[in-house]
Amino acid sequence: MAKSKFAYVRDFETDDTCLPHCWVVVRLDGRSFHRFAERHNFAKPNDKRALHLMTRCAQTVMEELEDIVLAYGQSDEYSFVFRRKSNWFKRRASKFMTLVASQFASSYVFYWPEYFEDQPLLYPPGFDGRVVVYPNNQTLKDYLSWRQVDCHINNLYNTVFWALVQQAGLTPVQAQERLKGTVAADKQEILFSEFNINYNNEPLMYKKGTVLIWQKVEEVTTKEVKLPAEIEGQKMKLSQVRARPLALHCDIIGDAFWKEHPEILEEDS
Ligand code: DGT
Ligand code: MG
Ligand code: MG
Ligand code: MG
Ligand code: MG
Repeated sequence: MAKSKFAYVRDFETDDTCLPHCWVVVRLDGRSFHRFAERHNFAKPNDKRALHLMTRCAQTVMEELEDIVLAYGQSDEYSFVFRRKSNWFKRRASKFMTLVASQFASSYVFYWPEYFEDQPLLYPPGFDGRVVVYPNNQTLKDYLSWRQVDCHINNLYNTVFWALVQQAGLTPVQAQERLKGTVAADKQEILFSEFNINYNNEPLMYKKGTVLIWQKVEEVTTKEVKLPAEIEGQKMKLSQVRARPLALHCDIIGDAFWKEHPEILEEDS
């Protein structure tokens, strides 16, 4: 196709290719979810429906897009890790980020009624996105550890905070005052001695967040059989082994997870 005299405007587009051989991470975060959670009556501090919906959207992103080897989510955020040698859309950061964000946001609206049966969606939610490139396995693991530590710190704080408000009748300001200067052990002690809650027994999904990795699963489907003629019309069970993004709620900070799933991290090069 001949170039029109206007084609020079292409030169104004900036190059946003992600550095080769590095891990590309896209992190999404719900826009103003403090307000969104209030308006949609999310349970405090953790709403199971909301967390499962987030994970369903992340699974859709992994299945619909290319080259995502792992995702990690907590609260209103999800991080997606693309394989180091991915050449999807020539590694353009804007393609990675916008495709993840738009696929996630449309899935959030699409699947909403499955998770919030009695709670209508009151307005369209949005998600911000960023791309960060990590040069080696250690920095990628440290990134994921950072998010999981964030999950733990926030969940412990929120669990005590809402126990003080909902069960002990403190105002939010009083609860905040009460927790000022406390360390993790103090918070666990308040939970145990005042509310009979052993933090260790809280659900793993709340404490650790959700890790999605590809796992082989056997899927059984029933199909109408065409041939041969004598059994035509009969139903037959077919089983197929497929890779699916399965949810785990485990520690990803220690080495055990990475040793158990050596296929995730390729060799540093
Ligand atoms: P942003 O991200 O700067 O646009 O603003 P926010 O309000 O989304 O702030 P962020 O992302 O730092 O914090 C997440 C908010 O989402 C936080 O206020 C609590 C809320 N949220 C997330 N998950 C849950 C949940 O399961 N239950 C409740 N009640 N709130 C949640
Ligand atoms: Mg924020
Ligand atoms: Mg947010
Ligand atoms: Mg957030
Ligand atoms: Mg197009």
